[in-house]
Amino acid sequence: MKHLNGTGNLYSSGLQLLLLAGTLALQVPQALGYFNTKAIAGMSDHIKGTWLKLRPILSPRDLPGLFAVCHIQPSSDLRAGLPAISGYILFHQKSPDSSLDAYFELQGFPMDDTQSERAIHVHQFGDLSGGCGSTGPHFNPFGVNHPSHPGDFHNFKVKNGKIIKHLIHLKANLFGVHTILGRGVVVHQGKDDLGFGGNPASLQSGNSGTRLACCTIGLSKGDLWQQMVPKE
Ligand SMILES: [Cu+2]
Ligand SMILES: [Zn+2]
Repeated sequence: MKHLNGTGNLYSSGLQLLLLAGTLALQVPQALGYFNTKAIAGMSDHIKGTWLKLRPILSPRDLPGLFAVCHIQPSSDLRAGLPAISGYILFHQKSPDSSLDAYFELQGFPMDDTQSERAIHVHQFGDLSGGCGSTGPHFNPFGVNHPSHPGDFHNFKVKNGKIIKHLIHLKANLFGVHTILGRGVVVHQGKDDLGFGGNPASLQSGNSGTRLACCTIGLSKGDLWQQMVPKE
């Protein structure tokens, strides 16, 4: 909040300064007894240029930090009879020290299914060339067991054929060497057993089943986050 106030003050003092400069640009030449339109046009261009340079830094509507988007599409090798899932997963992280927020909006699950849970994880590669299989195993930068990987987002309940969920305080990072930027996200057919399956696969992937859909995480401007994520 302190930071936001600071930005607000800076913003309004910047604006005042520009207004003052604009007024002077018009009045000083008049007071001096001549009205050089060329000089005024030059000053006005200069003010406009300064404002355009400052605007991206000062705009109070901008949320700080990094934004990312992952455009979920059905796996290119999806077997007949399996649901074709599509949608968006959005990420926002204010700073390297703050935690990650994510918003999930996916459709294409069977409409008669109102109870099932589906696993979603960050996988090692952003490669979708051979279908979702090309994303490899779970992204595991610290060599730990499932479900302690940074991109283990656990289970998502399907409602009316959709998954809509806003998660906060996630462990994954958009900043730094362990960034999830460029990695893949996979939506599975099954439920994540969260490591309680009693077999080796449980500690690697939670026995989450077929990879239905996937995407590559890329940087974004943040406008999708502003549009799609409901304001609290
Ligand atoms: Cu997975
Ligand atoms: Zn995992």
